[in-house]
Amino acid sequence: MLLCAAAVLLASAPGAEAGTTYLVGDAAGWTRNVDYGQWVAGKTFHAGDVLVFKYNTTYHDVAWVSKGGYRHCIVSPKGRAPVYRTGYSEVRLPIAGTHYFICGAPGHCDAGMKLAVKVY
Ligand SMILES: *[C@@H]1O[C@H](CO)[C@@H](O)[C@H](O)[C@H]1NC(C)=O
Ligand SMILES: [Cu+2]
Repeated sequence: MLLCAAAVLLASAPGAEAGTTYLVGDAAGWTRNVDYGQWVAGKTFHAGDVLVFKYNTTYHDVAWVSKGGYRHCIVSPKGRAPVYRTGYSEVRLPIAGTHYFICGAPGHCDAGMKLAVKVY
């Protein structure tokens, strides 16, 4: 009886549907000299999927920025964009729409260390 109730709870819990986890850049991770436009090509992301950024904190971070921040390579909105610095950052894509990530280290985004993910 208890098991039964637990099973029902699990099945009906919001977010019980497992999302897919993606290692950004695959083996290369989150670093310079990776074409993240090519990495996203052919992948279909859904709300609830998780992006894992693996990077060396000596050089890199991950900033979840606005569209303008992505285009102009600035951490924007200033002071409100989440910035991750742990070296292993799991980011759950919350809702449909395009989500933008850049490295905040000077020059890295301009050199292509930026990622736009369209979420369905
Ligand atoms: C990060 O880079 C530094 C400097 O090149 C290096 O000493 C360190 O081992 C690297 N850390 C990781 C986790 O790769
Ligand atoms: Cu960087």
